[in-house]
Amino acid sequence: MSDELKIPSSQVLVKHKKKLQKPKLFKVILLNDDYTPMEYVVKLLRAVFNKSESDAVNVMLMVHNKGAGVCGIFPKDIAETKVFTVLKMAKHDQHPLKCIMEPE
Ligand code: TYC
Repeated sequence: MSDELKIPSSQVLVKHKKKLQKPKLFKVILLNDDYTPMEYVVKLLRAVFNKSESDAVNVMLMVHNKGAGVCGIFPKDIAETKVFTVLKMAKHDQHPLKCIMEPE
């Protein structure tokens, strides 16, 4: 055995710069129709999106007058659940209410 000096092999520290991804946000949008009663839309906005009476009325009127309105902006999984809940409620109550989500 030689007496040569054992030099520890140099190690390279590799820094993986994985930036934390900001969660992508989605708008939940209610669409107008000619049949769903205004009071029902207000009730639904209060129940599903926790809106005050006046905020719910404003969103409902926006949808009624412009054809569509944003109910809220959420991370993907929450937005999906909101859309699902709106459609389920509307179907249960036999209203043709439509709700979609789209990237912010
Ligand atoms: N346009 C409906 C009416 O006149 C009211 C309404 C508002 C319907 C918002 C759907 O998402 C909606 N009764």
